[in-house]
Amino acid sequence: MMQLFGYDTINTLKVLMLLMETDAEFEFVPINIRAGEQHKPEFLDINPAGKVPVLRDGSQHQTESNAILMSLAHKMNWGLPEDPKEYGCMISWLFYQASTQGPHFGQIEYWNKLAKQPNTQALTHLRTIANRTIQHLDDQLKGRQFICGKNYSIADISLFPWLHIHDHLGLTIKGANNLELWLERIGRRPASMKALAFLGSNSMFDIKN
Ligand SMILES: N[C@@H](CCC(=O)N[C@@H](CS)C(=O)NCC(=O)O)C(=O)O
Repeated sequence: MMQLFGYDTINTLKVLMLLMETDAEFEFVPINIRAGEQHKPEFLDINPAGKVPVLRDGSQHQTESNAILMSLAHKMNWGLPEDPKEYGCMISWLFYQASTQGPHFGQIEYWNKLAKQPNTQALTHLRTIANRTIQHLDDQLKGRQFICGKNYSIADISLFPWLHIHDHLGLTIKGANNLELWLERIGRRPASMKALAFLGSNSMFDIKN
């Protein structure tokens, strides 16, 4: 059976969403990143980068959440567009998520919630970039149900979790109507609800929404 090493993190949520979409059987192995378990030798054997999530499938340890989404989608034959244009669109948004949305939203969480010393200058700067991301996504979603058209894909899964917790980050999506509808559309999917409940129902997790 596949094993997902993760915690109450955005990147873990992405993988859970896909596991639930595909009804895949898996065992969840919590790695308490707040207690430093990701730096223990036994975990570093699994991922020398010391990061979750990791999906173990047989002898393969797949790291990097968006790479996990790609390999799992491939294995389960789910959500990978056949149309080359749509496939290209999906890849672009996966890279955009990993290079732009993820790092900036992650920094907002740090300065907004975790840092011992406030840094309003950093927060203002990061929120400006995050607002551009919100606008960019809202524009992309104009006339589209999902990021790359009418089909729900791993690009949507990858982009959803940080936006789902926009309130927690002190961001607003007011006026971004296409994005708001997209969030609702994804949030209502049984698999998304299961994935959120999976994290939310476990007392060691405190993901905010
Ligand atoms: N690019 C990686 C980022 C993984 C990542 O940053 N994981 C965080 C939790 S979301 C982590 O394990 N942090 C612990 C640490 O860096 O010590 C991915 O998409 O999987």
